[in-house]
Amino acid sequence: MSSKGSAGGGGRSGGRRQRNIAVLGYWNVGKTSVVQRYVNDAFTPKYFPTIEQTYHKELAFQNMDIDLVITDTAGQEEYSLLPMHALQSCDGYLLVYAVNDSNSFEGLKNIYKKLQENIGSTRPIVIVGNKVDLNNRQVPKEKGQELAKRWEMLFAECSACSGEGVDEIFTDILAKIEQERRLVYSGGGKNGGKNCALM
Ligand SMILES: Nc1nc2c(ncn2[C@@H]2O[C@H](COP(=O)(O)OP(=O)(O)OP(=O)(O)O)[C@@H](O)[C@H]2O)c(=O)[nH]1
Ligand SMILES: [Mg+2]
Repeated sequence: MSSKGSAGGGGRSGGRRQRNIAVLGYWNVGKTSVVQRYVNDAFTPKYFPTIEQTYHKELAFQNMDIDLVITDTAGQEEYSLLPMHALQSCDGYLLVYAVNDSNSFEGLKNIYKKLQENIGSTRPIVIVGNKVDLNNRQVPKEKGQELAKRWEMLFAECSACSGEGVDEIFTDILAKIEQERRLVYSGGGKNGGKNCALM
């Protein structure tokens, strides 16, 4: 856990490349737990609702030194406003539901709609089904896969409790972010390509 970093949008900090992602989803789905498993390799069974928290992790990825800034948001329900101040500058997003809570899965539609309205749909997103260690599943894996396919996003399941699948989620979103950046800067992206230096 760490103090809030400057909004990145892909900047450099001391030769390192900063990448920003945000974690969104209904309350209690395990957003904080997934982040804490990834950043600290820790898990607590206690529930502490989040207001908003920023985490940092330094890692080597695809021959780059990355300063990953992860914004863990408060759980969103139907009428919640998304924290746009934190989301606007992100390079990618995790949309998390709990596989034992079908409401949290249905709720992703509303969250994604708000994200689209405010940010557009061009940035990488991974849909994440968490809590696969529990045996009271309500959302079959296929439903998550179908939704991700329909929305043209990546999909993964994980357990913050056991750690299964957690690292892969962050590897997947980072890979997608770097892939999109290469596309934009090589001229294949929506800005028509400006042959800018990769940052
Ligand atoms: N069994 C199991 N429990 C989990 C898992 N992930 C989170 N939990 C538990 O679910 C509860 C909620 O986890 P949080 O990580 O606080 O959920 P959150 O989505 O951040 O909640 P908000 O901040 O209120 O939106 C806690 O009691 C966690 O211990 C998991 O993978 N398996
Ligand atoms: Mg939380």
